[in-house]
This record gives sequence, structure tokens and C-alpha cells, in this order.
Amino acid sequence: MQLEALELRRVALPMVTPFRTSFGVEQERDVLFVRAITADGEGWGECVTSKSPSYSSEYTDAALLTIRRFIAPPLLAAPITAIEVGERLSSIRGHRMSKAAVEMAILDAELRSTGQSFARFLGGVRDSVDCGVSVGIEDDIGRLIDVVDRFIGEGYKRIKLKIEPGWDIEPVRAVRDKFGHDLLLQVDANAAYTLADARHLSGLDEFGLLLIEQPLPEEDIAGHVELARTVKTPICLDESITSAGIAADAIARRACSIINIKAGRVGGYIEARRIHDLCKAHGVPVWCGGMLESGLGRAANVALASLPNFTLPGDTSASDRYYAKDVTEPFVLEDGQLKVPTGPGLGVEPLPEVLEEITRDVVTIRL
Ligand code: NPG
Repeated sequence: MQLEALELRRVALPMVTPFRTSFGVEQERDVLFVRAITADGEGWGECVTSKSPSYSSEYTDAALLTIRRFIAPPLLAAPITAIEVGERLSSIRGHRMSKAAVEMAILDAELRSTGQSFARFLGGVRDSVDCGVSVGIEDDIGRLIDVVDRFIGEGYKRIKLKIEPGWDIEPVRAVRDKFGHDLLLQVDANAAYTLADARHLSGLDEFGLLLIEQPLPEEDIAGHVELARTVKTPICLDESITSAGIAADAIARRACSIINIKAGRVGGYIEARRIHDLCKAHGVPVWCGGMLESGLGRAANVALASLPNFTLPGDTSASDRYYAKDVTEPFVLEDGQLKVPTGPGLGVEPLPEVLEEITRDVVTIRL
């Protein structure tokens, strides 16, 4: 396929409520959509960077610049297929979220032109996927209980609580006391602890959590190995896992027994599938992470979550968890599940009037 142009569309998506984690508060997503324009049609990608480099070193201003200066030129220079994108960009270090967004747009264009869905291409085996929801850090425990109660009422199959030093054991205890031990419950620290907190974190063991996600800094694989020997709760890695190679290393060293897969974090859906296959071969369960995606990214995530080794509910929440008005037709929860789109490519498209309303800037890159 020959790309004619890559359009970078920066949009502002207001969120229904602020989302607070150990690394900051999001109130409005500052998102870059990528449109791959080809003679055979177009495709959409979504870049999962945030406004600031707080979850990872990438951020939206930098993604825009990186795609313009370094990623677009080699992709426009000669015909390309989605599975060749990683190799064509291999001399550019890092910038995985930017690469992933462009690969997603090219893959969508390719699949739309051949009539195949994302799920089919990736190897999905389910028509719908179990959904969990990620609950931000609240001002007090009373509010937390109200929020969790509402999500359970909406049908979410698993609750993930964001934790940080000072907001960990007590909120987890309160949720367990209120909702009982059958509730699938896990916590996410977003790298907010150090190995010196190992004893404190083992205080979570009594609550029967599914997992504790990314307790230590992303580079600290050795620390997670040590921590996994101390705490009984299974360790799941998110930020640390940036490629299939790192996943293989973390599994071999027993740094984790579960992995959260986010396509943006690992450079795209094709690398995400590699990690899925590797984990499956090693008997390591995976689940699909979320990065507050609009309906475009959500469609691709739901397709990914339909692969066989995604055996835990993902952060694949309904559109209304985050957005009053999604950019696509909204994803709606049905019995705690989202349907996997079956149409060509992503199977969803931006609604032109919403896209227009939220667009702040458009840049078109041609050869
Ligand atoms: O449901 O899309 C979602 C969000 C799930 O908690 C979630 N995402 O650390 O995993 C995370 C967190 C996140 C949000 C990360 C925004 C980066 C940016």
C-alpha cells in the first residue's frame, strides 16, 4: 500500500469526571488522531499520549513532532504494509506510542480495503469481552464506596483501585468490607512505591486481590523480582513491559505472573499480539489495559481483548465511563461486556460533526 498522506488531528476530549492517579489528574484528553490516506481509502489511529510526560516519557506535543519529523517520512517514502511498520521504524528509538498510532492507522486502512476486522486479523476468538473499570483516587473513602457501588450497579465485572502511599490498605479494606470477597478486585500503583515498602504492600495480601499492578518504577525489574518473593498477591507489570523481549525477560526472572498489555505502550497492536502469544506459551495470563481511549482506540482494544489468553477482564470500559460524547458511536456495556466490532478494520468511524467540534488543529504530511 502506498500512503499518500498522514493527517495528524489534535483533538480535545472533555472527560465526564476528573481521573486521578498517583501520577496526576486528567480532566480533558489531549489526543492526536492519525488518518492514513491511501489511494484505496483511509484508516484511523489514536495516539495514547497524555498532555504531560507523567505516565511515560512520551507526551502529545512530542508525539506530534516525532511523527512529523521522523516517523512519517520513511513511511511515505515507499509502499508499506502494517506488519512492516516496526521494521521500517527500527532506527528510531523509543516513541512507541507515536509509532503505535501510525501503525494502527495503516493497519485500519489495510483491513478496511480487504474487508477484514481488527479482531479477525489479530486472532480474536470471542464476540464480546468482559469489562472491568479503573477507579481513580478519591477525596475520601465515602466517595470511593459510592463510585464503586455505581460501577458495580452498571455491571462491571471487576474493579481496579488506583493506589498510592497513604491511599492503599484502608480504601481496599473498606471496599472489601462493603462489597464482600466475591468481587473481583485489583489495585494499580503506577510505580508509586519502592522496595522499602515491601512489608507495607504485603499488608494487601489479606484482601484476596487478583493482582497488584506496577508497584515499583518501570526500570526496576530486579526490584519486582524481590517484591514478588515477599508479597503473596500476584504482581502484574504494566509500565515495565515495553516489548516482547522485556516481557520474556520479566517472565523468566519471575518479576511478574500476570501482564497488562497496552498496544500504545509496546509500539502497536502487532507487538501487543506478540506479547500475548509469548505469555500464552508461558502460561502467564494477560488483560487489556486502557489509556482513556476514545471510541477509536477502544475499538482496537476490544478486538485485542478478544484473543484467547486475555483471561482477566480488561480496562475496556464503556464510552460513558469517560466521555459524555464519544467521537464514534458509543461503546455500551451489556451484562458487563462490550461487543467486539465485526466490520472492516476498526469497525467504527469518527462521527464527522463530533470530530469537527473537538478538533483543535490539523496537520497534513505528504512526501
Ligand atoms: O479505562 O481507559 C481506561 C483507563 C484505565 O487506569 C487506567 N489507565 O495507569 O493504566 C493506567 C491508566 C492510565 C490512564 C495510564 C491514562 C495512562 C494514561
